[in-house]
Amino acid sequence: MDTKINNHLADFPILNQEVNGERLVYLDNAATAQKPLAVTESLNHFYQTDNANVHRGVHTLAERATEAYEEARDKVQHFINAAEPAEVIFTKGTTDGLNLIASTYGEQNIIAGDEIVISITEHHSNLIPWQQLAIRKHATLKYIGLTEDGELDLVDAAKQITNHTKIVSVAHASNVMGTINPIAELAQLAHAHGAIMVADGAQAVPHVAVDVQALDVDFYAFSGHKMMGPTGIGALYGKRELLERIKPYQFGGEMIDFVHQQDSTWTQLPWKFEAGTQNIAGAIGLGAAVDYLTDIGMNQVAAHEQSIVDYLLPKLVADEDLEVYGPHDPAKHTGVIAFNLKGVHPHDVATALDMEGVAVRAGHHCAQPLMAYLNLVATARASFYLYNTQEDADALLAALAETKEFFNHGTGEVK
Ligand code: C6P
Repeated sequence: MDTKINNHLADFPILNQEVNGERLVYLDNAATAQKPLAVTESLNHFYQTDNANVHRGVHTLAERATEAYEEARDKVQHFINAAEPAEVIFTKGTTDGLNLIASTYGEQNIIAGDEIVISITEHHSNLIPWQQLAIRKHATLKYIGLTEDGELDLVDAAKQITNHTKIVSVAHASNVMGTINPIAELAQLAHAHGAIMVADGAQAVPHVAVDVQALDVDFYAFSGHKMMGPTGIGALYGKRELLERIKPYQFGGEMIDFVHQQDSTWTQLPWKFEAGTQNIAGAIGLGAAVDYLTDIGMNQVAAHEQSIVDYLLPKLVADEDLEVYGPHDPAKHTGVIAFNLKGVHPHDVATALDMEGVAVRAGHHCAQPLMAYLNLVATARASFYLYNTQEDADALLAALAETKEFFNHGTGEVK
């Protein structure tokens, strides 16, 4: 266990509690991550010392708030290696960012007969905006399938992406399969056919080093709350040339240049896409989360999570009472592990694990087409983050053993 990471456990007081009489083992990080003191203190500090609206006032608090807000944008820019801060738009989160692209670039560029290509693993947030756009425009929504191993099938991707394709949009990391998708290769394919590449980074940015320029994505959306920032804040990266070209779809305060009675002009990037008072404290909190992750180092975070997966995944895979989804090779698997206990509904599994203090998610994980593709209704899912330990993995294994005992090894009969 890496000591630099171990030293950080004290930063998460929420983890220091008992649930149902047992030590809390929080393994629902793919849904949302816990917040370190540095993040909650940054929010307190802002509200207690600097609170004011941004870009609107000349008084001292307004200047301080504006400086802190724009400093947070710079931090996010460096974190994902965007070329400039103007390419980072603050949003409410991944869902908001993806809807923004569909409602602007999509609305303004897709015409009847065009194709939009996504993968079968997509979260509803990276599916429904494209599906509804396709319906509105009489375009076709196509899906890239999976290999037997549960990875995105690049051979199928090469078939699905054609000269009719205008947009390819795929998750950088799946919230169910525990896979990292080959976004750079998909971007190459998309560009070779004249399409743009969009990536949903919700499950990637918190866990691996992301370089939007190296990936050569045109747009990249992610959420603050999954990377230990506050809820209600996220960011959308877009290449300047594209952001310049598209018209905004939300109108109001601070996104204008001039407003005349019958027409208006828009201000420069990134504020053209930030209509109305933004989640200022959220952005500052996200900046604090970026600092926190940067201080540890994303390669350390990834290596730490990998060490837990290396330890846990083979044990889960070897258990004949369990069905484990996604690649069984730990080297190909992120810290998101979806599984089912044979013969027991995942909601019952999650409830039984909670009785042992272990928090996991159960359900369709907002990926119903994927569930149908895998012939499943739902799964249980354990997802790890930098503050989880091998002891947490052992607690999951012990709680699963108790659960199996309770449900009589998958016969569904309660002992
Ligand atoms: N997945 C999960 O438990 P928002 O809600 O906008 O912050 O993120 C949406 C989203 C988009 N893409 C992927 C790949 C995601 O995993 C999520 C959020 C959570 O899996 C909540 S449903």
